Amino acid sequence: MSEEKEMIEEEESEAVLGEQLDTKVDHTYNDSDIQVLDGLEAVRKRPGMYIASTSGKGLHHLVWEIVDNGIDEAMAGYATTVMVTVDQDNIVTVEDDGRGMPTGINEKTGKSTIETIFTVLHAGGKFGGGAYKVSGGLHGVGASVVNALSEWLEVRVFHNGEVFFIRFENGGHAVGELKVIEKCDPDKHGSQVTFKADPTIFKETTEYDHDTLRDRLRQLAFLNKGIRMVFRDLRQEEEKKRYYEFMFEGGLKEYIKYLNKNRTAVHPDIIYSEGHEKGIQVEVACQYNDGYNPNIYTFCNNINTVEGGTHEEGFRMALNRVINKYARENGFLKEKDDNLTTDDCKEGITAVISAKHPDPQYEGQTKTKLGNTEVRKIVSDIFGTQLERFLMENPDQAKSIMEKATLASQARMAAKKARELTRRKSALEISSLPGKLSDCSSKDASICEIYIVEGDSAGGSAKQGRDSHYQAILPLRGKILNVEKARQHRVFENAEIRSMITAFGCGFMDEIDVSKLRYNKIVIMTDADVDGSHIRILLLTFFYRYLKPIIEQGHVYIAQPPLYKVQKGNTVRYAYTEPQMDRLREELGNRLSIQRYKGLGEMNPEQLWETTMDPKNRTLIRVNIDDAERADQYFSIMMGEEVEPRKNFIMEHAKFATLDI
Ligand code: 28F
Repeated sequence: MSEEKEMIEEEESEAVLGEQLDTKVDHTYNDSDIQVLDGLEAVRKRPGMYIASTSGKGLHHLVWEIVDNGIDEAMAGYATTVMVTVDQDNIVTVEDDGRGMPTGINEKTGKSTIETIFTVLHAGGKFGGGAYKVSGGLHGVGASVVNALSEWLEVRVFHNGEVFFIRFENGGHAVGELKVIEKCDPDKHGSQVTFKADPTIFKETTEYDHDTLRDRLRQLAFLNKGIRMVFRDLRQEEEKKRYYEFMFEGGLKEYIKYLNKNRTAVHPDIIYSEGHEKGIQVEVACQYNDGYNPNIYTFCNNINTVEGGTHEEGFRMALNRVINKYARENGFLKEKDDNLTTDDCKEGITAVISAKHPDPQYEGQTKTKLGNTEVRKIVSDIFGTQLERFLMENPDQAKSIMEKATLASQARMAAKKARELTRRKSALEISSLPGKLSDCSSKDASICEIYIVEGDSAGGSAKQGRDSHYQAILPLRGKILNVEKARQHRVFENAEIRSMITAFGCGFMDEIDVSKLRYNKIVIMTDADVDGSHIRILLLTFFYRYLKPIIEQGHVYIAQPPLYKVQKGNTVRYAYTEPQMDRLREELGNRLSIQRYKGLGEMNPEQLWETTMDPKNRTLIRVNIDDAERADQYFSIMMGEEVEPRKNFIMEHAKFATLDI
């Protein structure tokens, strides 16, 4: 289908929206039938244009699309609950207890409004009566896209004691018209959508990830206070079925409490503000903890604006303005002192900023940066007023915050010196790379790899076993610094960290330039035990805080050394996981000689090459931290003083990464 035709269709569907006539019954069969099916066919042909992708991410988008509609109905004040159920075969049902979708006929299409919503692109995009769709927006592509990408989809509407029903098959073709199929309790009302994603579209997977669904539904409950989000995962046998109910009257205040649960707050009460202006709703909550990194999450219309934007700018402006004013007026800053910088004011803050905008504009590389300029002042005014008030009314807590920010300021000056030193060095050291580094001979970064190896003995084996043409080895001595617990200047004084920064060659923090990275793959190679996992997390924490783009752009990997070497006669095999070992036992029978590797150091250079470094055999896990909140939870557990939860957590942290061979 040509671009042009698609454009025309969009205009037509906008018209459907504009009129919203549900009353007139007219069953003439017209051209729009064909156009509608063409539209859905276009979605099936190029799904990537409508949803993020046809990988797991796109699959989950289907759910979010329908959930958004339920949330809209709840935010409009008509529904209290949105429930998501995943059944056997990954069949998803989303339902709300709202008014129920209109059951009349749409004049323009001559079909029921419901059939129209589910078959005309964008027809379900907006609610009528001057209200607007505040949920979604970014991926607000409409229910018709979900229908187009489903093997089948069913809609039920409960209204006045009747159940209206329509079913679609094979990518959106209605099987019959909307009709009443049974009676129900006259008090029951709402909409229900059940669908099965089309495996011919979602070739990679049609299996929903439990944690992804649960975490997002919890987040939606935080972002939309008072709405009950229910999640039922019924894919497992009876006793393992999982049920969650999320409802937060306190909204973002409870979100902050949740985010800070593994941290130590420096003041007891959460700073909270909410308000609206010019149809834009704003909610902000924050609290300082004893850490050094800020954790600021921003949302517009429930979408995580990972690139920030005007709402975040407004927050920062207010934070800086109000804290400096209070610090001056109350003697925390002397006349001769410079103002605190915004970074000083942000140290150790956990903040969530949520804006709801009728017409959001998104910018940035991934279209996750809010661009509406009027939002800046609105957030700044609303949050600034409440922050000022909080400080006035809570002098003890204000004191803790002021002391934190002024300390941060002093540390910043020290950090600046240390950073300048590091920078000057890294500029000089192009020719003098760290002594411990065994560099590769190739200068073609696109094929080069650097292995960060725990300990000198494993480093020695790796150095001998590697292909020195493109593989570099950097051994680390002992544990690396926990950057969550150290201020910047300490971080840059750390020898291991300096070695890494110099070896990578791409700079760090705001001055990072990934195009200068000297290796396409940075591979973390540690022992397959608790200590190894710990080191791995410390390294990832450092990358996450100081070199985030190299993670985002997929340059960081985890090597998987084998757990066992199995020998029978002349055959040698390796097992990388326990289930693999079980299978080997079955396959090879008895009289095996089994060696359990306790560390990389037990392998000779040839073995290390063969099992863990040779691209022909090795398994590398690519690290992807696309969910900042989850990454942050990981790291905050690492900050905690409790050893047991940390150990448990480390052992099961595998989900951090996805498999990539
Ligand atoms: C399972 C997900 O989709 N819930 C929905 C409504 C309610 C109305 C509505 C939806 C009218 C013409 C757009 C009812 N009564 N949950 C949902 N609940 N859509 S979707 O109207 C759709 C608009 O096209 C509704 C009065 N006004 C609106």
